[in-house]
Amino acid sequence: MNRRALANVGVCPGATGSPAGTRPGRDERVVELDLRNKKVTVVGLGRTGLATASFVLKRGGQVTVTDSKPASELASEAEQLRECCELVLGGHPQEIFSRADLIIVSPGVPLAIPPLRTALEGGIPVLSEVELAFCFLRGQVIGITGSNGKTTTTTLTGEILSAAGFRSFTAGNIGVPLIAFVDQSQREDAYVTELSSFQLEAIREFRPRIGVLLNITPDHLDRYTSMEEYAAAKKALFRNQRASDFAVLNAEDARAVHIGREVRSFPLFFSRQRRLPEGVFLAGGVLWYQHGGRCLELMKVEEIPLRGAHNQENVMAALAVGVLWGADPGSMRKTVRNFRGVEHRLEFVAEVGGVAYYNDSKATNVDSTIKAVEAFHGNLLLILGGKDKGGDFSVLRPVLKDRVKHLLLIGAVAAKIHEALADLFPASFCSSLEEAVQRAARMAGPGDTVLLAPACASFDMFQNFEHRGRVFKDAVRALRG
Ligand code: UMA
Ligand code: ADP
Repeated sequence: MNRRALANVGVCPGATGSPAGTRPGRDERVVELDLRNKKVTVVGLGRTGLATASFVLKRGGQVTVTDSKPASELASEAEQLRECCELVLGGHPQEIFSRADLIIVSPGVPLAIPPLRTALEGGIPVLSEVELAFCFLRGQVIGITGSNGKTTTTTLTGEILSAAGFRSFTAGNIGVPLIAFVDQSQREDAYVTELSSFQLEAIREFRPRIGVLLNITPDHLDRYTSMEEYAAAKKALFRNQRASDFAVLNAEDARAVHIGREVRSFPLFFSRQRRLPEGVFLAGGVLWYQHGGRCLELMKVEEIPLRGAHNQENVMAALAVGVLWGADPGSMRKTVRNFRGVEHRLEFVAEVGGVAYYNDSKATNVDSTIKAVEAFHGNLLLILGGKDKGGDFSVLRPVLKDRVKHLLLIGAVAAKIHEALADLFPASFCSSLEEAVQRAARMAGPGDTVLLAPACASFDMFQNFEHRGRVFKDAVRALRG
């Protein structure tokens, strides 16, 4: 069945989006929960909490929202809900968990906090917002996870499907909670949903029609007790898939390969390094899709406008989804050629005095920094540091060794990075990101590149990685003045 579905979709050049294959027929899934008069406790009053609370209220539920932050820090969020639900701010009293019929937890809230643990032990359902959304959503979910590359791949996949004429929306960890799309959803829709491990921790029936796993490398080890626990959360993406669903997996990632052996759905791999009998791969400078002995040329790798081998992987994953969804290869190629990437991901900022400046503020873990550095041949002045997420910085040594001229260290974890790397090249401690940019500019010469790829979270010095990226870009622009 799977193979026939695959053969039907987009394999022949020119075959356009017929509804065959992956795209849904009648969706037997929509079994709407009855929320009327249910006591629903929403944990976390961020984007997820706000969207969830208004969703449940609209469906007649009685909502209590709780957040560990005090009211003084949540003024604008609280204002939006004050009239219509109970707000319990500045802590999580057990009582509002124990009396709930249902608890919806925001991704940033660990399931291990005591009131949630007690509720779970007491048999009260604790679900993530994507699970709740899935119960009500019409249309199909394309779920994209991985330690790195989710936002880039989600954005590109959304663009590929839209350009090919499908109704498609990007949702989830990328910024807008999936639940916010339910009311407008239609049966033919594709919800290209970026999923973090956090969002996958509390799912039950959530079932993407296509699940994509880009990679699993160390991240969030301040929340998980081990890599195994973190990988298990990612693997949950495929837990409810059926034989007629698809798993798109990175053939060069050992954990993804292992998961691919265990999925119930049809595993479709992608590889930059070798020909695959089935799947998307790079060979002779061309990206191919091969199935059933037939090979379809998708595009030349040099047509991809983004830097870095990792972005070729993201493109392959997005193309695989496009093929499965029935997108026309010509249209997909055009979309990739025009794709300029996402802000704060290896983003070219400016050239000042022959020195190039790149902003990869979203490189918040060690692997993404490795990929960013690998995208350059050398002559790098690299800005590292921020808030530690439990990463092992010594892993950077082999990649940085011949490419980095000078390290500029910022943030709470600067000393730890210095200890791990500073015998390899000179390093300077900087008290701010602006100072790091100015120092780098003084040291750099024509042909050099100043790269912000900090391998750490931003929260010690900035509101978030976007804020850090903007501060970097402003500091670079100020150099011109
Ligand atoms: N909170 C508690 N109790 C706790 C912990 C947190 O009440 O024990 C409260 C905080 O005080 C805060 C609220 O929870 O007020 C925030 O909830 P949240 O952290 O889940 O944030 P949201 O605004 O709901 O955003 C979440 C995702 N955030 C996280 O996963 C941390 C957003 O991803 C996502 O875009 C949004 O839902 C919509 O789906 C951001 C992110 O940083 C971009 N994701 C991580 C990443 O990409 O690495 C996983
Ligand atoms: P995510 O949403 O998973 O954080 P992004 O697309 O926002 O992914 O990219 C996050 C960081 O990882 C950026 O620094 C980016 O340059 C880098 N990156 C992007 N794609 C990959 C990939 N496939 N493998 C490793 N690193 C990647």
